[in-house]
Formats: sequence, C-alpha cells, structure tokens
Amino acid sequence: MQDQSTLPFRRAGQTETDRPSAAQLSIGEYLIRRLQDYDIRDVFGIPGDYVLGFYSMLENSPINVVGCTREDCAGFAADAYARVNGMGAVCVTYCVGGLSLCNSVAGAYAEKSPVVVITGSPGMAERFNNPLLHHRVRDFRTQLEVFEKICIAGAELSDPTIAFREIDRVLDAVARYKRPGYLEIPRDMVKVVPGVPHEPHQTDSPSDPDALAEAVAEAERRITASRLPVIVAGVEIHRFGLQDALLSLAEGSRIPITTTMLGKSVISEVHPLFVGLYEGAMGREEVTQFVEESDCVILLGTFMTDINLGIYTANLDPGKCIYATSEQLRIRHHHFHGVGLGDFIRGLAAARPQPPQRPFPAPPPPDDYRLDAAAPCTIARVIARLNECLDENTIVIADVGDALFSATELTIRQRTEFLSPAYYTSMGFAAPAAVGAQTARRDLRPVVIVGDGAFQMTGMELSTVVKLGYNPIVIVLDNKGYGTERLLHPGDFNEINPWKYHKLPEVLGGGVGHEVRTEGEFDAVLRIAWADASQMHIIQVHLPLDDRSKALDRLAEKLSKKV
Ligand SMILES: Cc1ncc(C[n+]2csc(CCOP(=O)(O)OP(=O)(O)O)c2C)c(N)n1
Ligand SMILES: [Mg+2]
Repeated sequence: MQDQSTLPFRRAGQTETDRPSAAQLSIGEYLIRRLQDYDIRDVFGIPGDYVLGFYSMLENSPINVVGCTREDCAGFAADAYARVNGMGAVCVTYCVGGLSLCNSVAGAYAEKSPVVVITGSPGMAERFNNPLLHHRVRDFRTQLEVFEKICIAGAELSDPTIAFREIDRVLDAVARYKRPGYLEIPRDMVKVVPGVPHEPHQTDSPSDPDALAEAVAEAERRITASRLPVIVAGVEIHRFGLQDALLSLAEGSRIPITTTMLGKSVISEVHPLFVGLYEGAMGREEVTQFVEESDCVILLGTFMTDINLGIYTANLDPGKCIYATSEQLRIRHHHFHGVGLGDFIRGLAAARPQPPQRPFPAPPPPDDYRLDAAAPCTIARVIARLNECLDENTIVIADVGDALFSATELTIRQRTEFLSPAYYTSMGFAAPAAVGAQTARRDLRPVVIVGDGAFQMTGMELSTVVKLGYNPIVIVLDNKGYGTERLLHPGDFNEINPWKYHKLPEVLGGGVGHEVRTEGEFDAVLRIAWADASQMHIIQVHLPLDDRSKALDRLAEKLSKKV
C-alpha cells in the first residue's frame, strides 16, 4: 500500500501541510485536490473512454464516485447534492455524455446551483489532421461551446502551463456566483504534471465600504419610516448561507418574513415571524395582500421569476421595494454597485431599524386532517396527511406538476428541507435528486413527490437508490397523464401509458411497492413506510383524472389566458 502521506489528496485526519505542493501534481490530481477544498466528497456520473483516465484517478482518491443510470440524472443528482452540500460535481464522457447533461446543467444555471461539470475529450495529440473520432459532433470544440452558454465559466485544460490557474478560475466562479462551471480535460492531459510553482487561488471581492454604508443607511431610514415592512426571502439566502444573517435582521427589527416558492424552506416555516409563501395571485390571499399592501417590501436574494410571482400577477411597486440579490442592489429607484448581498443583510441587521409593529396574517388552520378512510385519495388530502409526519429528518423533493404546486402547502420545519426545480421547472428532477440529496446527507430521509409523467422520465434512477441502499419514500401521484397540461390545453397528447409503479421494486431488485386508492389505504401504507427506514418505499397513489390542488387551479387560470 502506498504511504498515505505522499498521496496528492487529503485523507481523513491529514492536514494541509501533509500534502505535496501543487508543483508535484498532475492536472487530474490538482483538480481532485481543489474539489476537496470545496468540500466535494462525491461525484456523480457515467464513465466513457475519453474520461476513463480521470475516472480511475477519482476511484483512487478519497472522493466517492456515484454511478447513475443516465447523464441527465447524474446532473440532477449533482444539482441536488450542490443545493444540500454547498457545491457538487458531475463527471461524464465526451458529447454522448456531456450533451445529454445539458438540460440538468441549464436548470442548475437558471436556479443558481453550484455544479462543477467535468468531462473528458479526445487527447490533444489525437486531433492532428482533424480525424473523425467517435462521439465528435461538429468539431472538437462543439461541446465546450455549448457549455459556455449554460455555465458561468468554462475551460479546456489543454495547456499545462495555465491548467491549474484555469481550474482555480472556474471553481472560484462556481463558488462565487452559485452557477455551474465547465472543465474539459483532453484525455492525454490528465496525467501531465505542469511542474510550475502554483498557489491555489480564491478571489475575495469585498464590498465597497462607502457604497455599503450609504446603502445600509438608506435602507435603514426607509424601513424605520415605513408603516408595514415585510421581508420576501428568496433562494439566494440558502445558496449563500445567509439564513442566520436574515434571521438576525428579521428578529432584531421584528420584521415579518415571507418566502418565494423557489426559496421555500430558506427559513423554518414554524418560525414565529414566518407569514407564508408569497406567490402573487397564485398564493394564499392573506399573504398576497399582506405583502402587496406593504409600503416597504424588502426582497432579499429573491428572483422575480414568473412562477415565483404567480405568473406575473405580483403587484409590487419598485418605488416601495428594497431589492437585494448577489447581482444587484436597488433601493426604490436608487441602484448601488459593489455591495455584496451578505454584507448588506449583515449591515442592515447591525443597524437594527425599528419600524412600527403590525399584526401578521394567521397561519393556515393547524392540522385539521381527519381521516376519512373510505374516501378516494385526492392530492390535497395526500399532502395534508403527509404534512402530519414531516419532521427534521426528512427532506421533501417535489417534481414539476401538481407535485410542486400542492407541496407548497407543506410545512417545512427546518432549513434546506425542500428541493424543487421551481423556476426552470424541468420534469424528471425529483427521483435523481433523491440520490444526490441522500448522498450529501445520509441522515436525511427524502420524501419524493412526483407525478406519473415526470416519474416516467427519470424514475428508473431509483435503481441507484437500490444499489446504494438508500431509503427514500417515493409518492407517485398517478392521474394517468399530464394533469397540469390537461388543464391548460386538453388533448390526447396529455395521456400516457399507465405503469404499475408499485411493481418497480421487483424490477429494480430492492425496496417495497404499495398501491393505494383510498385515504385509509394511504394512511396505513405511509405508517408502514415511515416505520421502515431500512429501504425505499414506492407508493402509487391513484387519483381522479380531474383532481388538482388549489394552487394549480389558481395558476391554471392565469396561465390559460397566456397559452
Ligand atoms: C422536461 C419537461 N418536459 C415537458 C414539460 C412541460 N410540462 C409541464 S407539466 C407537464 C405534465 C406533468 O405531468 P405529471 O408529471 O404527471 O404531473 P401532473 O401534471 O399530472 O401533476 C408537462 C408535460 C416540462 N415542464 N419539463
Ligand atoms: Mg400526472
């Protein structure tokens, strides 16, 4: 066995000084070391000949490789891992793997999830005379150019003299902007040792102190002079780890908090200052009214997406808003540059504005769920029953469709406990995301809520769940088709081939399947699944074809006027 202290990677118990200097490392080894620096302990993907050299290097490193069934699924898994862990990575082969990853990476870009995409490619020495090597599309740079459009930064590590700097630059951008980055290693570069002295580089971009002081002072004045301030917290609060700063501001000034759908669960939904989800006309009327009648709406880390705002039905006057994200800061119509989101929230919390207090809307009536054992299951009742058993050990992952809309009614008790593609809305996210989330946090049990249509896209990724011995509870909402789209535009194209989802454990070689039609059956099966944490449970819930949640009803009404 190799002497541990001479290995290029950090192993448990080793310190920074135990590691050889970067000048002794190959390009592949340096990349692995830097992934470790960002606390990436697991990488998702599928190998192929252009990336095999790097794959075996990964296999021999402390980083765990999680093999998935498809590259797009590996992308969703890495995205979920990044959301839970702070940063994630996916490693695939050239074009056939990489191009299949595009949709998941595009989603990670749109929803600000820091995923590092690593791919192999033909060796530089193989490219002379422009040969037609397998997997190639147009030219050798096609894949790189595609990913440049959907990543915050990208590099082809073809020049050893700058490869380490390029790795640093891309990883730094991923960590800083919370968007995916792309690193392509031609296969003959993996073991090349550049041999140049190099210190890992991480940029720090402090706020401009004058701009920060002026912005905080103006915001503090606005909040203190307001009658009805409210915070709308968005997804960036979670991505940048600003939950404590946000709570310190809200608690110090007693300002009530709402969150957006994409930002659902950035703070505990049982916090006394939590008012509910703000979703424009799609949301609960009391919350919508509470926010829209405010004379000082403090939007923190919130993206004004159509879904977040109930399809452009939010009625927020910029003249009454303080709008701070990692990309911009606007206080009414004044724009500030060079002020970081975290510095702004911390500065404002320290300034402790003291606005007048006002009563909050009453939270939704407490669990009034009374089992009606013989009643056929409906989505609203399934969600209400599920709400009774969520605890701090569960992480809810909702797919697109009524799974997502109805899940907005769930009460998320802690942070990071709700994952969904609530802006990019790509179907097929949830099952692979369970693999990613549970790889990041083995102590959390995923509860996957997924429509039958979305499940048919990526549900077979549960094979990886079985392989790894994970234990999610997967609830398949079976309305025999694309229910959301039936509402918008009826047609045969919304009908899908009905599967026996509860039989899948037999195919996959693990887990337990259940099929339920009534509330009594769902209740009984949920108890069994909850009590058995040793394995996966798939619950196929038969629903009436025209069943839908209230949120979907409201959304459909708005959307149908547009499509
Ligand atoms: C990858 C992808 N393809 C198509 C769509 C468009 N789309 C949005 S909802 C939906 C139907 C979802 O069906 P299902 O998963 O069964 O959920 P339901 O609407 O029935 O609750 C479709 C096709 C999408 N959002 N993502
Ligand atoms: Mg459906």
